[in-house]
Amino acid sequence: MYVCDNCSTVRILKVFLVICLSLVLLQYLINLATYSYVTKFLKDDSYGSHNRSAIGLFFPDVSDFFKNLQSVQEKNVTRSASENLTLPSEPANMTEIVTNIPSGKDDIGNLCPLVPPTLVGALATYKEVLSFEEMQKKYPELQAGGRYKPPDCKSRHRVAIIVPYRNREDQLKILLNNLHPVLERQQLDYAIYITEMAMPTTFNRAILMNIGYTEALKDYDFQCFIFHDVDLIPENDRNLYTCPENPRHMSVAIDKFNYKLPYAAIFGGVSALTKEHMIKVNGFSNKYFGWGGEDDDMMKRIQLSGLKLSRAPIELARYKMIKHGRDKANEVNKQRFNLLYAASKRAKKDGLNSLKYEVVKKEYKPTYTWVYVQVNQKEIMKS
Ligand code: UD2
Ligand code: MN
Repeated sequence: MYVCDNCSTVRILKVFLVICLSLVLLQYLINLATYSYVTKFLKDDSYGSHNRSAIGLFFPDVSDFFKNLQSVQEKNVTRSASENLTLPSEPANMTEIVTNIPSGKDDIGNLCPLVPPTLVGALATYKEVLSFEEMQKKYPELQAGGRYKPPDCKSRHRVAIIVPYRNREDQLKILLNNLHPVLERQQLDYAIYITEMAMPTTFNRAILMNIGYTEALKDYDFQCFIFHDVDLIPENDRNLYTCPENPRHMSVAIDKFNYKLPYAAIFGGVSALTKEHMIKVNGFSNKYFGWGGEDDDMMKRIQLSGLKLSRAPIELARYKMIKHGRDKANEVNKQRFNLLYAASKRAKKDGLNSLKYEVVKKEYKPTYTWVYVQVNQKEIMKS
């Protein structure tokens, strides 16, 4: 009896041990397979949001896993990206940043100074949500449409700030209250455009940026376009909202990403392109409905058209991202892998030259120009 008991206990223990070992082995194999799948994506410098998504397919907690892979990502991506891109950021040399003097008809004598004298550098950001009426009182110098020109000199830069927008009113109010004083101190000739997408169409950040660009040009001869997430608040007014020779990524250091680039080829957040750049790359793709992909698609276009990427200096290009979850209306775009793979083929026919939309309302409000539009998702995806 005693011997028999011992026998079965040992047998059970053996079975248990085998099961445990098999489970550990299985786990190891799954990790190995996933890891090589993910690092395969990470090696391609143009697939930033693609990476995030590939990881998300396997791991619900994307951010934690992504953190663990940070070192792999940096090694692999930086190497391949540096073949095509100007990395890392350029030196924080003010004279270099502000040499974009508009040519031709300007009265040189009255041009604003190269380095705006009123800049203060690092900023304490405003977190309070002012009403639009309060804001109008706070910024009486603004003209209708959220327009401004320096009163005492001729600005060197005609800049349209384009903000793709839906259903984030508090964020919009915070952005406007932070952005206007910065842009004024930078002595820009500027206007802020809020391009809003009517429901029920799935949100499409990129088409809204194409629309903002097109509508702004109907109002004024802007030369420089800053595409701006509504939730990013600048922390330093020396990060100039102007356009250099090459397309510039401006939101280099965001608090949410510990003030580091989350991946080397990122172009999302805040970016600056001249009118000439926009024409050369045919604007953004119109086909990215839902979250993600559109910024990486633009990066492909930039590379494709022979332009180089410029990054704002990391010590100046600092932003706070207002906390937000993923909006339901901004569901993840599952098509984006396919779209990205064919990005180069599509670039010539999908963009500014195929842009179709209907302006429902365009209003020149006291602190911004509101462009409210409807687009036909089915038709855009068919073409
Ligand atoms: C990242 C990028 C963003 C874009 C996005 C993928 C950074 C810092 N930002 O932002 O530029 O590439 O990924 O599409 O890398 N929006 C609304 N209402 C909505 C949904 C979006 O107004 O319902 C606008 C708004 O301007 C917002 C932007 O679209 O800031 C980007 O959307 P997000 O903030 O939800 O996405 P996020 O932070 O992952
Ligand atoms: Mn955001």
